[in-house]
Amino acid sequence: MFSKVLIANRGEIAVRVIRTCRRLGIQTVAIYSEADVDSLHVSLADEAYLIGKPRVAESYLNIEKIIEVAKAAKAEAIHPGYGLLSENPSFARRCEEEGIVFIGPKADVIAAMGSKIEARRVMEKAGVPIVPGVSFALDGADEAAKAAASIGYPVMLKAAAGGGGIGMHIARDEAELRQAFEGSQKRAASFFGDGTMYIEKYIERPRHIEIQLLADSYGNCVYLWERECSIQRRHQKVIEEAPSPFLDEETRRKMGEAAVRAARHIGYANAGTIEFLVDEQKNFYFLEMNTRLQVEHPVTEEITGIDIVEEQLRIAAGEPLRYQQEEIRRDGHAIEVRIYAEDPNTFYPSPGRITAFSAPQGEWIRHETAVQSGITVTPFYDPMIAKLIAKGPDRQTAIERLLEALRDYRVEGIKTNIPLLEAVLSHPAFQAGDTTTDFLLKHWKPLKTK
Ligand code: MV4
Repeated sequence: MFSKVLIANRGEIAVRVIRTCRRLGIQTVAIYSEADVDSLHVSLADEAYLIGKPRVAESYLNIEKIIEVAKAAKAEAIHPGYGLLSENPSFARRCEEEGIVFIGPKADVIAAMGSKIEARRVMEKAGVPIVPGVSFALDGADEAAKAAASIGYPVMLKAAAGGGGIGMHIARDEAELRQAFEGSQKRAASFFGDGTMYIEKYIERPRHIEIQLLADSYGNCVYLWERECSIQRRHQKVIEEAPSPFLDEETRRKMGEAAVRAARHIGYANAGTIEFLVDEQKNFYFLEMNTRLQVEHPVTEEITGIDIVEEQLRIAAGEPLRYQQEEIRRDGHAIEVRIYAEDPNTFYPSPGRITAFSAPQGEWIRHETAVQSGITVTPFYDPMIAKLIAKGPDRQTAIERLLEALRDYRVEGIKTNIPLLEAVLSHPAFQAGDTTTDFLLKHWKPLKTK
């Protein structure tokens, strides 16, 4: 195992990674920007280095500066957390070149999964179901129209460099498709520097269900069941849970096995996630692979009893996987809500100084945050200030415990989305497990603020 690890991230996830390192007796190195001088991840780490100005381009995304700090501090490995540099193949490659272990898969695997067209091709070869569509770059609206005619409308136009919904467009007929093509291509080109487009059949009212994987460097791979993340707003997840209220045992097993096939096929090592779209008939289709630790990983930890960060560290250090598939438990139900510093009605960010902050505690409540009373939420970073996770023997109990905890949650000085979270958790459709990706559009009617 490593004796010292640098955490190339901030906020709750940096704190989360530090916690597991400490438990394993690993020294931790934090990096921070001028906006994070008073942050919890800085005070918790054994060492901390100021690396630049608040803007991420001048701090948390500065690859050479981070490598320089890792070498100066003699860190043997870097944990990238999520977001920031976690899925940047150039960063993984620079670590490899400098003899620093990147805690994640190999750079070429990250790069392959970063291209959605390439990922489709690979998954098809691995025998993983993909959405009917094309796995090549469309050279213009004519070719798009030809492909769409054979797929059948409606279709979804997507950017190969995409993910997160940018450059996507639904077309219900040829006129719509032709009209959308150039605009989507231009948006993708300006946003990603790559205007490559492809199309898929549009799946109506899908669920977003993803499989958590752990794979070691010796070809062993297990799945840690699924997470359902259908409650989203503008491609931002808001509530995640495990298990999915929608899946039956057979579909769950088929999805898990397909995800393992995918990982084996690409020589994947470390923790990873295969995202699927699941339609109303429970057909599932590969959507994207996330080659990092995810925000919502705690719900999986709560039902399996496995510390995913610990497994990431062990795998990166060259240890073989400690589990066989039959040993992966699934106990009870866990739900996570993301607490955002935003106005629940306008959804505008709500930065500012937090004057009072406290979360309820309890055996079945887990709170992940780097926020404390007195700190200022700045507009430089993601507005997610905390995650609250509740578990229970069943879904209804987990919902009730989470609602109770949210009622006792105290944040003063800024606005948060807690009223939205309470409304969703108490909604009859949510309680019935009717969780499709259009849930918030359908059910959340923001109050007009005076
Ligand atoms: C789709 C889809 C329906 N059909 N692809 C949204 C984000 C991007 N990663 C993929 N997304 C979608 N792709 C086909 N062929 C619907 C979505 C989608 C969605 C997916 C998961 C979770 C929430 C969503 C909200 C809107 C659209």
